[in-house]
Amino acid sequence: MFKKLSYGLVVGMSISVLLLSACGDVTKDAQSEESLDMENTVETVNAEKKESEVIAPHKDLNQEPVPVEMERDGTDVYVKMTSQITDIEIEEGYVYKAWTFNGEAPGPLVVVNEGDTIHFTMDNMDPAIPHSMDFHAVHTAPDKGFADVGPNEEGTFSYQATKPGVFMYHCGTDPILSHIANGMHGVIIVQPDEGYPTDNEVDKEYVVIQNEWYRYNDLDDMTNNVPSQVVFSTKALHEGQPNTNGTVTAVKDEPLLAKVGDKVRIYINNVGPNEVSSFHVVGTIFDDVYIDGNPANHFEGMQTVMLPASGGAVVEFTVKEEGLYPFVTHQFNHATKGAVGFIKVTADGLDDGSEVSGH
Ligand SMILES: [Cu+2]
Repeated sequence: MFKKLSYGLVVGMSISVLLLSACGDVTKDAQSEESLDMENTVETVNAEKKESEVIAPHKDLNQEPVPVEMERDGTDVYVKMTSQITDIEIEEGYVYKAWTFNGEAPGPLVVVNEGDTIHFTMDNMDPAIPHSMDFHAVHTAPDKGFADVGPNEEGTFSYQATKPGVFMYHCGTDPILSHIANGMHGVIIVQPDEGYPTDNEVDKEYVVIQNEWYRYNDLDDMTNNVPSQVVFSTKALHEGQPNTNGTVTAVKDEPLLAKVGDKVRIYINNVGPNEVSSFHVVGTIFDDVYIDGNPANHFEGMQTVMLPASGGAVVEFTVKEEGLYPFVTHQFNHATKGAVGFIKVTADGLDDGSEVSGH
């Protein structure tokens, strides 16, 4: 009940904003009538908000996810990804016809080493729209290295990853906001040549990504309104780890696991596109933080790490007792819209099958 009410209030606030922008003025009478009928209004607006016409070339198109291809030859890494249109269920019963890399949103995790040369090929499976790839981890002239690849075409680009870190990647085709907010974003980790000074202390490591969803392909909503959902996902860094899309329950249904006493490392990135993340793990303090994932940017004893849109970090913390540790963006309007995940800490580090409550 409390959750429903607080969600209603948040949506209610956005209704007022919508009304203000649509009509320019709202009378006090109208406001009080609206608040009397808050629940109904919220449901109606939600229903309207979620109804949207899929653009003609993407109608009935739901391309099966295609696995990312990665091959290494010395320090040359060959990465092949697709751009494709794939349905993603963001919350129960709400399917978004996402513009994706490889059928995932966020896209597949890419991991390379500092100094590697990336030879990136995009296979654009979208029959209608050009797409591109902007890796924040490289230096290149964007009009060449991040150039558009036409529908049903392929393009290859090469550049070097010279700095370590937890970088965002995204489609950079105009209008960029549409491409990112429709799902074309992800994370590339560039592993530092000499590692992190705390490598030997870390017992478990995971990748977590925050992103926002707006009304389907609605550039006006993406530009002027608050997100409909703010979500976390996790990408498998090691075999056997969950690999999810950004949905409101992704890291609740499949919590990250740790053992009592473990030092846990999370590679985190906020791919936005618009909002800041105030990343916090409830019940612990970050012993070590590397802003943007660069070992040179080392902080200690932080409660919350601010991640600008596209910003990343490596955060490390110790879980001292058994239990369920939520992680959130401490901007609680966004946590209320989905941005909560769980770390389940047990005596042996295995999932004890206990219910994850609280969502
Ligand atoms: Cu695109």
